[in-house]
Amino acid sequence: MRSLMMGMAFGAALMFSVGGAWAYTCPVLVSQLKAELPKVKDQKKKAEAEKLTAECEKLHTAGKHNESVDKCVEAGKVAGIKLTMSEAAQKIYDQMHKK
Ligand SMILES: [Cu+2]
Repeated sequence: MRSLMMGMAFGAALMFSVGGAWAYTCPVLVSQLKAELPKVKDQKKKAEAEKLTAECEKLHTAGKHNESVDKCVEAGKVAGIKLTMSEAAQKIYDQMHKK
């Protein structure tokens, strides 16, 4: 019972912070990319992923978080870097890319 209440409080907190969580996703992804990019051996893929990461940062600064996250995810795919985002952000991402 106690854990259920905690879960509900957590869920509510998530709902309120969802916008913030989303805007915060880009820097999280960018930092993951920047940490992993130097390890990418394929120079061509590395250069491409670096370009996409830079675009991600630019879009984020412009407040275009949807496009920004997409760029980061693309960069991760190109470079074969596994990116992780918060559960809240992942939910929004899945919503956006529902087929
Ligand atoms: Cu952003």
